[in-house]
Amino acid sequence: MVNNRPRPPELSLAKASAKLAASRCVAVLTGAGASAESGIRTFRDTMEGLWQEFDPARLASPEGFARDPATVTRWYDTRRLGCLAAEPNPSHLALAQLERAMVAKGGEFIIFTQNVDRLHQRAGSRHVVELHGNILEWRCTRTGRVVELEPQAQTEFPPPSPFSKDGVLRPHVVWFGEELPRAALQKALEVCPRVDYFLTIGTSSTVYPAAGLIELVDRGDCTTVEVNRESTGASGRVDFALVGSAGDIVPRLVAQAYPTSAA
Ligand code: BV8
Repeated sequence: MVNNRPRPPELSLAKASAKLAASRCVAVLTGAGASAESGIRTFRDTMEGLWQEFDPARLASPEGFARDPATVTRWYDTRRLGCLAAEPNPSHLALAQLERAMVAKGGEFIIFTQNVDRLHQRAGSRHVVELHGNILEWRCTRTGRVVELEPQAQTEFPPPSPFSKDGVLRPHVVWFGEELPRAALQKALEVCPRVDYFLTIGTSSTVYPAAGLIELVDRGDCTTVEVNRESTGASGRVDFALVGSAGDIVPRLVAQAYPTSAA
């Protein structure tokens, strides 16, 4: 059911919360907007400082890495340090609370995140599927072996690999044109048919196949909710498009469905 009639935010929030309280299997899709209030720039924000002349989509690609591995790995190391310095925001913490409430009542809960910052895990979420990998781990271009880098700036770009003489380290993320982790896609195909509440937070819904998740759940018996500062390509197809910041709306949505004492 899609209802495009504009609704005052409070009424929509209350209705979306009531559906959340009654749900048995919740899936969440998060994008860069879910981490924006932790101080991590979204992918579409203008690149700042020394990166302003770069196009993120070109840097986040095998071609970009092959063309200029030093610049690409320096950009990623700068972002990695930013993620390490960031803290989970109220939206991350509310999702961790929601997971606990769902588990406590014998329900299912999972987060599919496009973000590479690991803030969901640092907020206490356990059921997290990283669709696009993560920026804290890097892998050897020769052996594929993965290592979590030390929490200080790299000094060589690209970083030498500890696993092979002629390999270097690249971020363990999924670049444009690269396949998503097979296990992540399989998990989505396994869970989505059971989902009765799909919540998408802070994503422009432009990057596929992540943006296609909603098609796996939108069968009419699943409540679909979007939280975003602005409307997106998904806004017209969800049951509730809650316009506002993730750090404000998500805690209210969860608190109304599962008052703190119960979670
Ligand atoms: C692949 C990791 C194929 C790296 C990223 C159809 C099907 C399949 C593929 C395609 C397809 N069409 C096109 C493609 C190709 C491509 C694609 O989707 N291109 C787009 C640009 C059209 N997809 C791929 O290449 C994928 N790979 O399909 O491979 C294949 C198959 C077989 C064999 C080989 C290959 C891989 C895509 C993954 C790329 N990697 N990230 C890194 O992070 O550096 S994508 C990266 O950009 C992010 O992870 C994220 O997913 C994306 C940006 O999207 P968002 O997260 O939504 O962020 P964005 O900035 O766009 O928007 C932020 C939103 O938040 C906004 O709406 C804003 O309003 C809102 N917001 C801001 N602040 C707040 C807020 N909301 C609430 N509160 C706030 N405070």
